[in-house]
Amino acid sequence: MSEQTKDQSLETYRKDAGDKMTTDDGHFISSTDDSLKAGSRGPTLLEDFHFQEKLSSFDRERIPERVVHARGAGAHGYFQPYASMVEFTKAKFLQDPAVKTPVFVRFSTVGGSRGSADSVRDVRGFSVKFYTEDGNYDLVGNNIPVFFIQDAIKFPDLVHAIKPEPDHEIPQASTAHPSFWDFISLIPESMHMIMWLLSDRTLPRNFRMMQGFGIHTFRWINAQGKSRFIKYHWKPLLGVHSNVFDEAQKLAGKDPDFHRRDLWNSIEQGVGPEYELGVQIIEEEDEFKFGFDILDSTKLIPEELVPVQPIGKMTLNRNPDNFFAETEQVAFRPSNVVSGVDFSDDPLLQGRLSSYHDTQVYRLGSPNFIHLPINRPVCPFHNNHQDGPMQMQVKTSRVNYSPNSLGNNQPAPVPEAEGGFVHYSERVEGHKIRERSPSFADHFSQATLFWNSLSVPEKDHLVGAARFELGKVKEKTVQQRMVARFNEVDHELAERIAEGLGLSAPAATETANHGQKSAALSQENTTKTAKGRKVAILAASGVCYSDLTSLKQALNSQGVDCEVVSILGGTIKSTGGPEVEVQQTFLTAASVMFDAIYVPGGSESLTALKMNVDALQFIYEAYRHYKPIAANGKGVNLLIQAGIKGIDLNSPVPIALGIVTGHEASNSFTHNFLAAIKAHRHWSRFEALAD
Ligand code: HDE
Repeated sequence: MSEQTKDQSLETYRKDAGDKMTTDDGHFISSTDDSLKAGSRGPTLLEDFHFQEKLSSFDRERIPERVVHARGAGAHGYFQPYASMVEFTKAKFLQDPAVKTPVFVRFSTVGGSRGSADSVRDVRGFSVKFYTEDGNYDLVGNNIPVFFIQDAIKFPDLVHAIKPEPDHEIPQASTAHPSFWDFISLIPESMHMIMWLLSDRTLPRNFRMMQGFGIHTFRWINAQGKSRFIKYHWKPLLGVHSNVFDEAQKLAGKDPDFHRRDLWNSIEQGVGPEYELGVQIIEEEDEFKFGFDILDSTKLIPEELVPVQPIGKMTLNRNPDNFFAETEQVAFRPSNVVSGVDFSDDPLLQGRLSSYHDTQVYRLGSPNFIHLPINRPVCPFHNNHQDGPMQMQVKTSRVNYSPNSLGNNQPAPVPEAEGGFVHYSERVEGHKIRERSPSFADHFSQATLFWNSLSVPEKDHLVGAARFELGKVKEKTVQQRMVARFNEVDHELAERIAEGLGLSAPAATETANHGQKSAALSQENTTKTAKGRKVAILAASGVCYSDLTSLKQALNSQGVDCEVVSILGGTIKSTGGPEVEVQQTFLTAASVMFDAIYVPGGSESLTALKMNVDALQFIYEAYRHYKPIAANGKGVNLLIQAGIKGIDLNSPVPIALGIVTGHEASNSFTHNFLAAIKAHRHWSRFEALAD
């Protein structure tokens, strides 16, 4: 199956604007600006069928938004395995490294409505639909490897608590409200997920720099019928990077579409996201060796215990043609698996296997949602499902039942040896019982593991996030109950959060911090590259042309994008070169939209910027958000004027602080700035540069 296949299957449905306007039935329309009236000032006439059709179609433009994950952005691409996984699975799309399987991916936030902002603190959805030769396979995951609850029956309670409170529908897209924390404080199983929720993971810089996880334990089955347990990991090639909270909040106002715009633009520029797919493979006989239950979705398997094996790469390279037809109507279902992939008994996964289909039928209005171009498989599909709203197929057979003799008993079931899906024949026994397995009882060890694994700045951010979220809860009993929960994770953590709330933490518990860490849990240990970052070049009339262009070219050659930000739009005069085009002004852009800033020399330019309060704020904000800043010559004075302390043109600060100064854009200056961009954020800046 080539990469083109999904494109081709969509081709018949693509519709351009057309040259002549018609009704839906194809009648030419002579006017669409005035309704048919009895006299030019008279009442509108019922017989105006064009008016009726236009309005009635408009009235029905909306479908119910997803109850969770309503806000999202999608992209097409392909997946290609590195090598055959035949030893572990018979899934066809994982057999041949030459085969590119088309995919459609939808990223999302969880809590906000469809029109909410992208950058809010929230878990992100990471859903992948593989259009394989053997039918569609949906891997519907998140950017966090664990979940809030252990059993799907609690999902409606969780989501009610996350969503705006029912009386006043406040707040939008935020868990910082009393009912959420009331609920969480009463379900200790959520504590591991809560640690991730309060960490930098819920503030991804963009979708290109975000990890994905299948969360649940799945099964892979090979051709010999051998089953193994599997955990899925998506690792972005650009590393895992986040916003700081102040930046995320400002982005929500300055550019609510920040993440979807970034995804769209990166694909338009030919540098769309790439993720490596990795798996942790667990032999069946090792199921019980971990000290936690691999069926419990509030637990991860530390990479030190089972390494993640890279098995292939996904590249996103084509934007949707139409948001509604594709991104809004795509219907993911964790039950959509191909032969070679199967489920575990994780009670959270088990609940999802029925719920998503139900959701899609409600949201898209009919079981025939599968006929929509974005949902239909690229392989043929035949069965005896019949009729229903919006049936798109014109079935020509007179038989629609099985068995039959009139139609040669077709469509006929397919034997396993020929690819028929056979559920893994797992042996199960037990009493019917509403009970949680005792093996799901430890709610704190991995929360502590996560806390221990964070770097000092990551810990500081987490404490700040907890103080913020709980600070929005006025009920002291809820705050106190949460502090007690944090105390079971780590005493110092509880003390720090309590201090911020004006409370005190209980005494340290007997289950003292076990002291274990896992390096993969900290973002500090992620891939670091300057590629894919965006630099704002602050300039005004009189900017030094060679400073500006030499650095810009050097950055571009390393995959770093640059935009000139100035006081007014159009072009600016330069010294020593031609006019320079301005891409953004201080009105249309803000530092939060960039990863780093550069101030080239040129006295006139610097004087103009010095008088501009927005330019000074731009610089200070980037400084406050720990971003790399570079300046040439007198540009350094502009940084000082903006409020950056401890710098001086003649004595450069250590590279670790991310402030690069120099008389001109020399090779070493460029090299140091690139190193600073690669490091992303410079956490030690404030202590080191304080007066
Ligand atoms: Fe979902 N979830 N979920 N969820 N979920 C939905 O399906 C549900 C869970 C996830 O981009 C809904 O189409 C139940 C875990 C993503 O279109 C709904 C449970 C994980 C998306 C639904 C869970 C997810 C959804 C809402 C408890 C991470 C967006 C609309 C067992 C592994 C898919 C829709 C997209 C969407 C139900 C828990 C991820 C209502 C019952 C755990 C990424 O069907």
